[in-house]
Amino acid sequence: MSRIPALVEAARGGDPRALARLITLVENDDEGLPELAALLAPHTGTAQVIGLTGSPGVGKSTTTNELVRALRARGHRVGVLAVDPSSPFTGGAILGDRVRMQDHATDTGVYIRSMSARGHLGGLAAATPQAVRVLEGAGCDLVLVETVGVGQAEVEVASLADTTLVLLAPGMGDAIQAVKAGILEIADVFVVNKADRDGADATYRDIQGMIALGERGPGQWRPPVLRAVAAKGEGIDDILAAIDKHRSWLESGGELRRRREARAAAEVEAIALAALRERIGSLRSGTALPALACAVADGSLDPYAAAGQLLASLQLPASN
Ligand SMILES: Nc1nc2c(ncn2[C@@H]2O[C@H](COP(=O)(O)OP(=O)(O)OP(=O)(O)O)[C@@H](O)[C@H]2O)c(=O)[nH]1
Ligand SMILES: [Mg+2]
Repeated sequence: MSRIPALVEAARGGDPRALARLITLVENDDEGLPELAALLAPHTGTAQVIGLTGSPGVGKSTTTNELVRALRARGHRVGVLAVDPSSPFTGGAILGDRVRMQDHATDTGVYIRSMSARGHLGGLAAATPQAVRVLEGAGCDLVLVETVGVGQAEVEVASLADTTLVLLAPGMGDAIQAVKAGILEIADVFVVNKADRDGADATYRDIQGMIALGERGPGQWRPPVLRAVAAKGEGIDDILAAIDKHRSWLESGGELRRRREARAAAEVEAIALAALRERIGSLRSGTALPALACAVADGSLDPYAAAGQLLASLQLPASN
């Protein structure tokens, strides 16, 4: 008998170990994930997902820690996922996260977890939304997702979140990097952290200048730029206020629904692609693909026709 229903029940009852085991199932792309997703579905769809992203060391974990404190004070149940997109091993940054977030270690209203997607066929794009669902299903009404890294991983976080915070810090040429990495497009709120350091004003002006250059129609969201000293808990209330304001904007124009549908589409697509990849991979050890390959190598079949035959030979009911 599957152990998953009992784990879901325990996680919903607030058992952190059950929650941890469910997220491990997600990380490992366990064959029970379809069952898990079906059990969680009735309890999902309402949590607010907030992404935090930015270059290594800008203060994402410190800010997350302070946001958790403030959100707990408001009475929310909060989940935190620190996603490590690249490292095949759990890196120092993630261990650091554990240390810094220990403030909340005894609070049962907070669940903090580092996650790697290395075992998941669909990668980060497929694994992270499932982990968010687990946290949501377990009763978190807010989920914060911290991503270490730059570029693609950040874009993936943004597509997952209702509101994406992009953190910058002075003196790292960050503003220019942000533009290069396409971060300007994904940020709903900019935070210039480490505002106690030299150069914070310049970073602030740079990013303001770049936002001013962007074209925005009436009713479109203009990302605010905030200053914070997360290490001292300064500026956290402003960040929360900006998140609230963005949330109201999302709700007023139907954008929340649009984002969530786009997120669901990406999620479904990632699962389907992973299943497809697995099916095609499994054909390598069978006879169909080698036979087609032989024909293509001989010149008796062109590769498009061969690929068409390969796809046609797959029977494609949804499966894990
Ligand atoms: N001076 C100053 N230092 C800060 C501030 N916020 C965080 N730090 C320090 O900056 C360092 C990195 O902070 P983290 O919160 O771990 O940064 P991060 O973005 O999560 O780092 P990674 O997860 O490794 O990418 C730590 O030593 C923090 O104490 C701040 O506002 N001012
Ligand atoms: Mg961190």
